[in-house]
Amino acid sequence: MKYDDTTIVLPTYNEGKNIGKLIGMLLKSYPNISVLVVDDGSKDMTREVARKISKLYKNVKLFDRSEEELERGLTNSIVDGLLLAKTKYAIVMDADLQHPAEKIADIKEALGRRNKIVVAYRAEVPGWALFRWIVSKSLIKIAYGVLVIKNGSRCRDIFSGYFGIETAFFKKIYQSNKSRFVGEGYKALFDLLKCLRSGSVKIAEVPYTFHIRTAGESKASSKQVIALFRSFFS
Ligand SMILES: Nc1nc2c(ncn2[C@@H]2O[C@H](COP(=O)(O)OP(=O)(O)OP(=O)(O)O)[C@@H](O)[C@H]2O)c(=O)[nH]1
Ligand SMILES: [Mg+2]
Repeated sequence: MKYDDTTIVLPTYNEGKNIGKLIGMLLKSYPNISVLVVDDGSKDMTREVARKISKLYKNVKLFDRSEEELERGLTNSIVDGLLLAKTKYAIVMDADLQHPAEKIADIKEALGRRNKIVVAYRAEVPGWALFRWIVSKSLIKIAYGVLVIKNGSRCRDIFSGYFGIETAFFKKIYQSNKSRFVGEGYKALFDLLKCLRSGSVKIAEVPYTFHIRTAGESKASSKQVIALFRSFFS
């Protein structure tokens, strides 16, 4: 399968221990894929590593949001990455190795079958702390209810950070719904689903096993829960 029509959008904040390994894996499995690292002023080696690789491979690029003094945030970074992507398809994935790169093939294949969005859903989350599991499940239930009330599109994992999309389609939806995306939030897919009337868009799903982080630190915090509640009302 050809991958030169696909950009992998990698939002990063302090992923110096993971980013080099991940880009290496991507280039090995999908040599002609484009990689766009969207960094928010990491305080570690993330930018240096990404910049170095971008000088060796013309299909790897770094967008340093801090240089442009843009407002920090995961959703802001994902939106920027998708707006900057020049290929027909884009796939958003975490840069901490929790999203298995081998699923890119399945996501791409489903995009090729004219699905506008392909969501990789967490079929298994081995080793999650019980508290985190309960919080996550409860928030997903509330968020699902919000989508029902708003008549938005739904899928199995509305909070997934691993999804593929037709780039032109994203740009069109975003242009007319900018204020509904909560920039500092963590749930860009949820914000997008809100903007799509239920049943109006073909969405495919691909299962994967979500692994616990082995390097670098989680940035998830109560700030993102507050951002999520803002997402419910936007
Ligand atoms: N550009 C940018 N990237 C971010 C920001 N916050 C987190 N990220 C990246 O977004 C991805 C997901 O963040 P994580 O902290 O791993 O969140 P999580 O996967 O929900 O939490 P864990 O399961 O604990 O790892 C990682 O690649 C982070 O480096 C941000 O403010 N800006
Ligand atoms: Mg993570």
